[in-house]
Amino acid sequence: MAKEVNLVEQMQSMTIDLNSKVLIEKAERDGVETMYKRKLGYNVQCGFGLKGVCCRNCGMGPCRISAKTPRGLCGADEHTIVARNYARMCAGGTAAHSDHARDITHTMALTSKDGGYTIKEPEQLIALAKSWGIETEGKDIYDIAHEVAYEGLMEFGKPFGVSRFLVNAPKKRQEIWKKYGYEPRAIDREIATVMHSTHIGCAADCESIIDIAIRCSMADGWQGSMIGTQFSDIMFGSPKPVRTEANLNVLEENNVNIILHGHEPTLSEMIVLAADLPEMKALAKEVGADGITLSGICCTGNELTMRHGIKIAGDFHQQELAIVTGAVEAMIVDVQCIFPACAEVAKHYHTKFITTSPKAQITGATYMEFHEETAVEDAKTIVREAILNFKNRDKSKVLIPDLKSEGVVGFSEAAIVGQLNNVVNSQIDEMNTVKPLVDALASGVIRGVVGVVGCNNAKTPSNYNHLTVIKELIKNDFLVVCTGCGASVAAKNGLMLKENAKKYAGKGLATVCELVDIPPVLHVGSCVDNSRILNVCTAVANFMDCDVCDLPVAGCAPEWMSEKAIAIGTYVVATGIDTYLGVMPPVGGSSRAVNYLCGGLKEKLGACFHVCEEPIQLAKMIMDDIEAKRPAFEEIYQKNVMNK
Ligand code: XCC
Ligand code: SF4
Repeated sequence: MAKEVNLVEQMQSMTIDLNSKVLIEKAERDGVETMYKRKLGYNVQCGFGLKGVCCRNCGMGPCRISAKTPRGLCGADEHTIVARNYARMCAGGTAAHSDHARDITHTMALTSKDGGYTIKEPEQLIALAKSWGIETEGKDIYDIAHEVAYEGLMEFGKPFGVSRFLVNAPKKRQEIWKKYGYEPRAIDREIATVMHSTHIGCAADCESIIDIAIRCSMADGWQGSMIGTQFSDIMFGSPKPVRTEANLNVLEENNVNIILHGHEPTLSEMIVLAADLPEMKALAKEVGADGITLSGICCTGNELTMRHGIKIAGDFHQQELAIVTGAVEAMIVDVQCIFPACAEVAKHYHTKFITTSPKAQITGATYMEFHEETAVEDAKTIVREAILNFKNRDKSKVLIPDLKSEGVVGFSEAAIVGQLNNVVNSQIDEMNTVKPLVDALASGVIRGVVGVVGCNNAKTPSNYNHLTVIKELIKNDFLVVCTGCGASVAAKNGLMLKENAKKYAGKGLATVCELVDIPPVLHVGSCVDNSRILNVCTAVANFMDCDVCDLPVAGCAPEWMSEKAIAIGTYVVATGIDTYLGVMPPVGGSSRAVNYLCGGLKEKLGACFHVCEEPIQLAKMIMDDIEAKRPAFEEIYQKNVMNK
């Protein structure tokens, strides 16, 4: 007995989320295995893998670099192997984000006046079309949409030229990219180049392999993610500040609970539409429920909360635990970050675990393929399935934990800039400029802006690094912008409430929050929405006539885990933003890779990676580095803004 108690406590110590702790205990009681249980068996992880010195790129391997075997069979040394593995992570991440963007673009090609998918932001579409040289005068908005979609698809495979979005960057940044060959050509080409160059017997020079990885990651940030975000905004609406709630208590005891998990708004937007139909609400009543509650996990959750205020059920590490509540009729997923374990967990309850994408079928799940062409019908079928499952709920197995937090989310670029403008623009005439943001930064009331983004990683207690870093930053007057699961963590902990600014933020930041009506931590969206952060930084640098690396900003991924996060970190660095990781990536086996990523790149790009696995130290590093940048930044402000 005593031993069992220990086990539960051990698992509970792997998260700081109190709801999760309750459900970890319930899972154990219900005989359900979760990540926290599996983690117990992984106390010692493979040292070769951790250092990135294991190569399986050909059939002669695996080759593992050690003192006894300093080279693989082909002669590849640790530097080559580490760089190749790193590059393949970047390619994997770029492929995931960009394939998501490709689906969004195909969906744009299907938009029509009276179809499932429409154009909600015609002005944004027209602006994009114009910037791409597409004729818009006198044209039907849907014809424009289809042309833009076609051009968007060309970004994936065009034979010539580089990303269309690069021209938005500051001139100095563009020159750097050109000089070092970091301009991404077609997205698919950059991914293919990485796969080719890292094939056995191809590239074997550490730094040049990393350069190829950087160009590939640039295709993620400055091409795929830009398309993903902008096209989604055009079709589904640009986010505006909206109130929401976060954590597993958003599930409702007497409602049909549907959780949307995954990434692409093409599916989730249609589920939202279907669940809102009177016939579905009636059906829910018919089966004895009061109504239907939609909530989200992972980036689908972020997309939905940004655009509709739909509640955030939880983050990456809570996906299994959501099912363990016993109160979920269906978890509907599409692609990315979905634990295959959810299928097994769902078997212990009445929950239907529904996969929808041919790209991500999972053994043991209910597969209901979703097609954009028949989106509304497909979504209705799926929602109906969920509602009808309500009668199978076993009340004795239900435990919805007590905690949730309120928050305001929905800070798209326009919302961030607009919100600041609303209050401060009395002295300026140009609407929609970033001047108020620049002023607040230059005056030092806000010391800097830090993007805290990314996943949960079981190498740290869930949410611990995120929360610690964010709290340290805002306490010291650094404004934090969040995407991905990091944003869910902030929302769950009340950091996205303006009312809490006084409690958690330093005096300067708290004053700004009060004045312009923003929380100290801004929810900027899903991980593809990191493109929004690039856009705001770019706008600020352009306004100040400087480069992005001159700004008092930083990126931080305190608990990154996915290949996508590595690609993101890499393009953020390439954009000139120093990036701080709270978990060491698998590159430690090569001194050359480490020196280049965490040093050499600085000379080329004005930014590089920094790693520290202790979050208070990590926050301190970020703040010290930004403070060191401030004098030069303030000088640029005096020269380029005050004298304008
Ligand atoms: Fe996945 Fe995007 Fe990471 Fe969360 S933050 S665990 S990638 S859902 Ni994007
Ligand atoms: Fe070994 Fe070289 Fe093959 Fe990698 S590519 S598995 S190092 S022989």
